[in-house]
Amino acid sequence: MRLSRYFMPILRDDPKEAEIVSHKLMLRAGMIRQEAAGSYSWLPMGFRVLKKIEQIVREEQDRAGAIEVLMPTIQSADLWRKSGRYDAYGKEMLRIKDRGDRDMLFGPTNEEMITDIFRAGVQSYKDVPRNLYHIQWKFRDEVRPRFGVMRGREFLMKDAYSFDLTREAGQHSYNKMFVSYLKTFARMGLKAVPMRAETGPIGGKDSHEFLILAETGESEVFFDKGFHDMDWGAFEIDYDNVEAVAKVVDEFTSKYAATSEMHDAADYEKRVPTDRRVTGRGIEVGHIFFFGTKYSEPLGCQVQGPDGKMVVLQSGSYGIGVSRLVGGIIEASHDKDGIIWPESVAPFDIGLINIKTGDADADAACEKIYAGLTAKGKDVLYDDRSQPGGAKFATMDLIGLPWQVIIGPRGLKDGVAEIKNRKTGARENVALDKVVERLAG
Ligand code: 5CA
Repeated sequence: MRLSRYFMPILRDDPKEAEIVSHKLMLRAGMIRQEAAGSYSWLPMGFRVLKKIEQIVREEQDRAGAIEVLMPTIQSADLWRKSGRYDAYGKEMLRIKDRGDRDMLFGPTNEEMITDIFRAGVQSYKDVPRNLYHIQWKFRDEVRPRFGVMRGREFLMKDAYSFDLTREAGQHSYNKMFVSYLKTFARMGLKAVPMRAETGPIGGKDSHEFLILAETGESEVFFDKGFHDMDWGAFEIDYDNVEAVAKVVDEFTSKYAATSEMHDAADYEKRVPTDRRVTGRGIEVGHIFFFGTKYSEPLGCQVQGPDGKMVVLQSGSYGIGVSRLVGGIIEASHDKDGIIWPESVAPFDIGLINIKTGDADADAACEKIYAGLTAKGKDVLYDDRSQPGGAKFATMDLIGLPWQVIIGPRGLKDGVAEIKNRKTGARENVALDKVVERLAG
């Protein structure tokens, strides 16, 4: 992509409305634009990151055996009346009437709808276990939308829903999602610590939140420093191996970690030696629930068991804040100059800076490298605008692409380009005809 033809409305100064660094940087880098309180348009740069995160989430859900569907954003109130949540959900639910005066709502979550879909589509115990998920926009009329996409009103969530015959089988479904979350977040360069959690309006018996650590996190957290030394996702796992999956869950739940709501000071002091106690703040990027028959029962979601008797199915739901993660990753990975994207979610792989646009040799060298890298499947953002070099460097650091290739008259005299790693700041000179091989070899 040539920057001269792109749409990336960069802001020079910090926007006043933004309180935390990710919100500031997302606005400055032209990733999002606020449309109403807690509601954002995703501009090209932001949209690319959102799609990359979504794809990682999708791949890891699929790997763990979940099956993708897509449910509508607008739901009928009927099912919510059956589950008893239509009144219970309160003001957070955006209620709408259609032209026939029927009660509708913009879905804040999908337990009711998916349970009804599943009920209508299954008959016998042979049809379970199943886990269905979708990646869809939600609306919650939050009391205090803030911090940009971190606490929005309209936000993108991945929500998965498992259906099992027994409590034990349901536990395995829960454990599979637990492990897949570790892997999902690790692929984005994040350590998301699982912590036992309150179940809130979703309800249920068992629940874990996954929190990444950041000073600006909304929750206060207490945990064992030993978490830092765990294997965060590089491990191989066979999701059908019940014991192996449970073992990973055991390892991660055996260490103390709790948000302030669940914190038990006495237990903490008993289980964690003083020098290993860490208090910090965290951002909740995922939340999983096991709620048994809470929705299956009122919605009649049951199958015929092996003995012919009807069995009400056991369920859980598993959420990931896809749009929140865009801000969360920035909170975890930035410096004074801007964003530092992990390669897996970067909007482009490489930024190509032409220090002297209009200079025939610089233009030719850039065109050649741009074509070479693109042919190798790399996404390159080529700054071909007529702007001073300094401004181009600042922009490239701000938007945080993992690699920069810098080409100007001085290097060209020696036949080299400069390659800079955004994260480490390391620079190296590479012969012009070796640049493509170096970055896409
Ligand atoms: N149905 C369940 C699980 S599928 C559910 O809705 N869980 S949740 O309420 O915990 O939300 C799941 C995830 O969505 C959260 O962990 C969080 O990362 C994200 N999320 C929740 N509310 C917001 C919000 N207002 N803005 C951005 N992301 C949010």
